Amino acid sequence: MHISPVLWQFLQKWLTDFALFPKEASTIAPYMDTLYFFLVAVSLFGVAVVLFLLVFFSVRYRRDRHPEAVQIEGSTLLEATWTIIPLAIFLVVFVWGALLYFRIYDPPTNAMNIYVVGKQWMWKVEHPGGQHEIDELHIPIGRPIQLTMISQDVFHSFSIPAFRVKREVIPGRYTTVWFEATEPGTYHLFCTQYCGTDHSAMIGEVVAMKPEDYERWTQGSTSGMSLAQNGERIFASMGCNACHNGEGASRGPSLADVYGKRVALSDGSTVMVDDAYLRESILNPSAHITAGYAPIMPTYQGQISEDGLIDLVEYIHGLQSNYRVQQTLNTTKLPTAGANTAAPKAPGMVKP
Ligand code: HEC
Ligand SMILES: [Cu+2]
Repeated sequence: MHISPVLWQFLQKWLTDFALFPKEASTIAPYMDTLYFFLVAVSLFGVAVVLFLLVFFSVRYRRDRHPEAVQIEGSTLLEATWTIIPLAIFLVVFVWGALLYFRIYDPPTNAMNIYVVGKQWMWKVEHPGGQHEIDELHIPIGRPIQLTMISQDVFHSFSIPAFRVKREVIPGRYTTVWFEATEPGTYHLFCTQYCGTDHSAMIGEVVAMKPEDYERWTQGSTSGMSLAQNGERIFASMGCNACHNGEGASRGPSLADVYGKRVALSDGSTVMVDDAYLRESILNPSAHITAGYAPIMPTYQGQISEDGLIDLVEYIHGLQSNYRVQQTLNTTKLPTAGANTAAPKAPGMVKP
């Protein structure tokens, strides 16, 4: 039989690449796998016990030895045993899983933040320094990376099997996931939520690099403008600075230094200013009215893309004291990312 060289090559590649499990390439991966193998072992044990009893009883109580069926009354001891032992095992799994869950969903405070926007059918990645990628994610190894993700249309799910992370990407809400890659390499990136015709093509590559290589990559792919600088431009062009200019007499509250703090609302409650709150304040300002201000802010629903909102959020993150909007607008040559003082990087972010 003649096998075409292409098919032969494919077969060979398939055989050499064959793996039952993806590589463990993040700090969390070995912990996830241990729990997973524990679950497999418990299940196998259960299967073995059931199979053994099935065969044993079939032989022991076969018809020629026991022609008459005999009613056997229950045994409390036996019932208690088969209730308590599985319960104990399930509780172990629950506590173990919960501990792991908290670890996975609670990013370290020094994590470097990268934004991801999912849309039919691609992943758009935005680094704080302004680097944009599509269906690719470049990251340094050896430091925690947090992804802040949102969908522009339907539900998607962001998954990197080699890092054992997966998180829903939802329209209208930021979700986060974090990981720390341990080995340089190129890994699969998948959408794991059926999201329409080309769902299966919503895939990409994660490139984990040594820190110095990552540094080189960020320098090589910068667009010259950080997200915060883009945000500053939008802030000015949408006229936000007409009401938010940081001066006492302005019609809107100062946005400098609010990020990560609690603000008082007109209904007497307080709220934490995070990414979600900022986004909501822009799209749906009447949902929370800042104490001491009139509800005059117009809604920007439908006027700013998710990317634009990310830029604004990133701009307000870093807004410390003085707004430099006018200055930036009047400067024909925009300052480079490194020279940008209006929007300092949040702690833990790499300098582009
Ligand atoms: C017509 C004036 C006006 C304009 C224009 C305006 N805002 Fe506002 N903004 C306000 C007022 C007044 C409040 C406080 C009352 C409220 O929460 O609705 C506010 C609240 C906010 C808050 C919540 C701040 C806090 O401390 O709770 C954010 C964030 C915000 N605006 C961002 C923006 C952005 C971004 C733009 C431009 C896309 C913008 N605003 C345009 C008047 C304005
Ligand atoms: Cu998808």
